Amino acid sequence: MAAKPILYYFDGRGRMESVRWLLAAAGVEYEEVLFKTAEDFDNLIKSGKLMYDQVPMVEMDGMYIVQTRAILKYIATKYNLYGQDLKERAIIDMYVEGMRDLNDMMIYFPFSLPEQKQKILNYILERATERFFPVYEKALKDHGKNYLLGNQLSWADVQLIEVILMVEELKSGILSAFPKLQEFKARVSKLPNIQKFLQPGSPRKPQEDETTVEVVKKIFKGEDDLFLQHM
Ligand code: GTS
Repeated sequence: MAAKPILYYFDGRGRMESVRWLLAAAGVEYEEVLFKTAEDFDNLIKSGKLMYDQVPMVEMDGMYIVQTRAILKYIATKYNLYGQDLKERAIIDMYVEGMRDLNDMMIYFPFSLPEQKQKILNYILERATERFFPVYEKALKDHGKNYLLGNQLSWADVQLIEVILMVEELKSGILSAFPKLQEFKARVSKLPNIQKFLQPGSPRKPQEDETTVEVVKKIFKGEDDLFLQHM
């Protein structure tokens, strides 16, 4: 088995981007196998490494780990980003699950039909500003500490910076009503591992453009309007 984790996915953000973020935050170097065609994906399925014939899949520590949450939990636990005890883990789970709800909407947004994009965009921005961001703003305000759980960086913080940046791509200035999130973003962006990941040329992926959307649809033999199918 390889020493460095190997990430298997298409050449885009999708569900794998949170894995890239978490490994980067933990300072872990990794390799990527980025497939480009349906044939590449079929070959991976034929290898028998994908438990459900689905990606993301991460090869690490002698395992072929699938299911995004399982991958993220394993990395968070291994690199001490998953709290100190059961209660802290429950709190991290609550934060992360909310952020993943938001993250999932944004993952599927590029795959929505052109005529529905504005409506979906409005919905995502409304959920971000009315449901999710107020929770994290309040948490940071109430305890006055640097990170969601206090003074130690956790998986929840890494997921939060990822979703903040994604929502900002959809609408700049979206944090104007959230001063604590603005401070949080500035603080976390300066952490050396995160700063490195934010530099051009890092393995961080851009939001899927039209070309990538078409490639992905071909790889997974997907229909139009993946957004509605998944939401
Ligand atoms: N619950 C799984 C997870 O979170 O990992 C879902 C994985 C999933 O649906 N993967 C898609 C896939 O492999 C690719 S993507 O949605 O991440 O782009 N689809 C192929 C298939 O046959 O389901």
